[in-house]
Order: sequence, then C-alpha cells, then structure tokens
Amino acid sequence: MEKKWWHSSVVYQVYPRSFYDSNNDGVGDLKGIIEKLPYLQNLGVDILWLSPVYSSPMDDNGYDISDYYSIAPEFGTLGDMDELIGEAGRVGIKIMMDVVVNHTSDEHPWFIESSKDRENPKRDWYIWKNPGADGGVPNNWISFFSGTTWEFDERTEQYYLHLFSKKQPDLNWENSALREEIYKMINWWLDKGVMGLRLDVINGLSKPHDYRNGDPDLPLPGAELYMNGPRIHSYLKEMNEKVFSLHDVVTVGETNFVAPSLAIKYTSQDRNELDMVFQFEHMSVDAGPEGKWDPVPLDFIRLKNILSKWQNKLYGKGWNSLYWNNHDQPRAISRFGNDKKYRVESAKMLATVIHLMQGTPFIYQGEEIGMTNCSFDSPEEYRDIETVNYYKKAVQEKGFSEKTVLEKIGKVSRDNARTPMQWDSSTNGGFSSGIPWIKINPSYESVNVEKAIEDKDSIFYYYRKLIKLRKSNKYGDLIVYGKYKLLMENHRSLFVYTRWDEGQKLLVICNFGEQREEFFPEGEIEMTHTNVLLSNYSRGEIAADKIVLRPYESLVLECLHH
Ligand code: TEU
Ligand code: CA
Repeated sequence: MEKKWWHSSVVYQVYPRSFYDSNNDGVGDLKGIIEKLPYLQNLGVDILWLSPVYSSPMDDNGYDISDYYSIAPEFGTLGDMDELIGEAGRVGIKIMMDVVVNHTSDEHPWFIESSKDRENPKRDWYIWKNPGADGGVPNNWISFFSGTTWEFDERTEQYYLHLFSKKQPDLNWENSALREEIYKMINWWLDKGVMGLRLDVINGLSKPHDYRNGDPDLPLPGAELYMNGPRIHSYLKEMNEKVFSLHDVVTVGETNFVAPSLAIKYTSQDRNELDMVFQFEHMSVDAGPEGKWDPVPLDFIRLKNILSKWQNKLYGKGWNSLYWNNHDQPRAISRFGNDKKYRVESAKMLATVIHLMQGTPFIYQGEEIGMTNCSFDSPEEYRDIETVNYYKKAVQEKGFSEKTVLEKIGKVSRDNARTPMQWDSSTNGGFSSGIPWIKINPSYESVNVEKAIEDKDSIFYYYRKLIKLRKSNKYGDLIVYGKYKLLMENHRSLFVYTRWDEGQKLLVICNFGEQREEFFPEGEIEMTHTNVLLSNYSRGEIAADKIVLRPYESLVLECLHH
C-alpha cells in the first residue's frame, strides 16, 4: 500500500453553527473559526472538516443546500471562506469541506425548476414517481427522519423521493448532466484550495431501478436496497476520475450500512474510489431492535471485537477512519464512558483506544475538553429535525408518554453533540453574547477551553500528547503502519491490544469500567522491560507480574524486549 500524507493526519470536525459566534447573533460563523485557529494549531490537528456552510434554509442545519456556490449569510461570505482557507493554510491546517450531493434543498433553483412541470429539462434531475397502485406512495421506504420517503406534489401529481426531510429531495444520479454539474461544483471548491472532502451519505446515491418495496421488518425499509446500490461504484470511479484525480485531496465517504469487505472495495487504493470511509458498526452497537431510538446497554465485548475486526480486515487493504463522535452521535463519554465521577479518566481512556489504532483519527469539537450529553428538559429545547420528527411520531402515533419519549431522545438525540463549544465560564460558555440558537450545556462553568488550557493534566493536553505520539519520529510509523492484535478478547472490561512491527511493540491497556481490574501479562509480554509512554493516571513503576488498572485507567506501554 502506497504511503499517503493523510495516513498520519488528525482531523478536527467543526459544526460551524455551534463553534464560535464572532458577531453575537447567536450563531457560530466562519470569522469565529478564523479567530480560533490558534487554538486548533495548539491542539496540533492537521485537517479541519467543516459541516456545511453553503446557502441553506437550515431545515437540516445546512445539510439541505440551496446554492453550492455561496455561503449562508449567518455563517459569512465567500470572502470569509477564502480567508479561512488562507489563514488555516498559513498554520499548516488543511480545510475539508462537507459535500452533500445525495440531495439538495427543495429551495435549490434546480428543484424549483424540476417541480414546475413534467417536461422541463431538470425534471429528471430528481426522482419523481407516479402514485402506487393504491393511489398512495410509490413504495414502503421509510425516511431517516420518520415517515415515508415520498412527498406528493399537487401541481404535477407525482411524488418525489427524499430519504431525509421532505425539504431534502434526492438527486437522480442516473442523469449524467446532473453528475457533470456536481463534478464541476466540487472542482470549483478544490480549485479554491480545499484539500479534503467529506462525502455525505455517499453510498446512497444509486437507487434500485425498479424502486421496489424494502423489507418491512427492517427498522428502515428500503435502506437495504438504496445503500450500496447497483451503480454506486461506477459513480464513485467517475467522481474519482473527473474530480479527485485532478487534485491533491483526501476523501472520506460517510457510508452507513457497510461491512469491512465493502469498505475495502470503497477504499483500496487500486479501486480509485475513496480514500477512507466512516463505518457505523461501532455506532450501532447500543441500538436496540427498533434501531437508534431504542438504546440498549453497551455490549463491551462486541464493541471491542467490532473495532478489532475493522483493524484486521482493512490492514494493508483499505484505510479506517477512527472516531467516537460527530454531529450526528450523542457524546461518547456519556454513551461509552462515565460522564459523572470518571468524566476526565474515561474521556482520556476512550481517546487512547482509537488514537493508538491504525487509521485517521477524527476529533469532534468539544471532545478534546470532555464535553458530555446535555440534559434537555422539554421538547421545545430540541432543534434537530430528526429528533423533533421522531418525538412527534412517538407521542402522537405511538402514544408513548411525553416523559418516556424525552428520556429516550435525551440519550441519543443529535442535539447532544450540537450544543455550543464551551470556551470559558462566562455567559453562554463564551460562545456568544447573543441569544444562542440552541441551549448551552450547563456543564460550561467547569468544562471549558480556558480551564483546559490552565490545567496541565486536562483532557486537552492528553489529546495533544496522543497527536504528538502519532507524529513522533520514534513511534509514528509503528502507530500509523504497525500490525494490530487484540488480546484478552473475552475480558469483560479490559480492552487490550498490541501494535508492532519488526523493531518495536506497544501494549495498550484500557479499562472500560469503574471496577479495578488486574492485568496478567500473557506469554508475549515481558513486563519487566516496559516503559510507560502514556497514562491517564499518575503511575509509578510497572510491576513485573501484574498491573492493577484503576477505574477507566488507560496505559500505553513500550515493550523493550521485542
Ligand atoms: O447523515 C446520514 C446518516 O448516515 C444518518 O444515518 C444520520 O447519521 C442519522 O442522523 C443517524 O440517525 C448525514 C449527515 O451526517 C446528517 O447530519 C444529515 O442529517 C444527513 O446525512 C442528511 O444530509
Ligand atoms: Ca454569528
């Protein structure tokens, strides 16, 4: 496998709406990101992924684009974007844009024209179908945002497809004129100096030609047909040939519903499709039979076997992204760690687990200061369309009590990740002196950047050490390209793995629980010759015969005799 510059990169994801509000209108903006570049440079990240900032009616907070060539006024201007690309470049940070091309906003001029009549040249740029045999929706597909994926248009008496909200009509990728228009747009952004692309729902572009019914017993009937659909690889190869191959750019596809074998097809270098993908298997490990809204307790052994499977199956064949958090997931400390007594220890432990693995780590804003889920007290406090739609459906259609539904959504709502970044202990956590668009997490008085920078044992400095380790001359190649092996796979709370190559070996031991655990070195680890590279507790000498791991303790040991 050919070595690439981004193999050793670390990506930081910003949700611009909630990062920093430079003009105090309550909404984060591009100038706010520019002002915080020194903070990101201090952390040591290489790539900055921005969730969408293009013009949008904000039905899905920017994932519903009405003009790919302009910036939403609340975020700023194209000039601000050029300034951000330039200023970030000056401090060694590359910009990764979020490319949302499975759908546009229904306010995009293309859709306004397409929906005028059945004959116009843009009709076929979207997916219009006649009513089904019973006069109703064309099939039984269910939207990620609850309800049918079909919206009836009175004027032309046809339905249009929307996998997400009804204000996010799906583009018809069968239409080559549409595809050419998309490629032109992405090249325009790359010509402006963007060097990374995060491709939204990218494995959903190719729908089955017959639009047949999905399996009604699945949580999302239809997804099994349009995810990884019939022509997805030909579209990605064409996009690679007409866009990616013309630039020095790193691409990451957001690909829910992929297993390692398919991820290898998307990411192996000889396929000329994508560089890496976000897989979701570890993100659904706590989803119940009804899907994400029906969370079940974490099955830890399953979690560590999933992550290890991805390490082993993609080794030498593809490339992993490594993440616990993003703008669609509840905060990992609350989900997989301990956001009360052991918030700091479990934050550092979770980071250790993935940052010592092979792949490109992604840090989501606030993760590096240990932000946790936010307790939303009423339905009105939620902003996320996915959550609001689910709430309405659960209370009105399923008859759940408001209290039950608030508890369920409180654990999994995407808004847990979208409360504003906490910069200091002043009003609104220093995010804005306006009225913030969404609730500030009450934790801001103790969990904030100002405190993190002052505290040498903070989670922030621990992340900085992890990033430095990945880039260090001594351990970088081992962490980026070394082999991986899970040890003690059936231990109910220790996540133990080694990374090694011909010359070096690291041992990573993470206690995923709040009980003390004893680690007895198996044959291959001689504890008498180890050196503690990183620990989230102050740790004395390593005993030769066993190590006692404290609650949520993580250790990275260098095995000297290897
Ligand atoms: O998410 C698509 C996706 O994979 C969904 O499963 C999403 O993660 C869902 O919220 C999980 O329940 C992408 C974006 O990341 C998301 O913010 C957008 O809402 C969505 O596409 C539509 O653009
Ligand atoms: Ca603002």
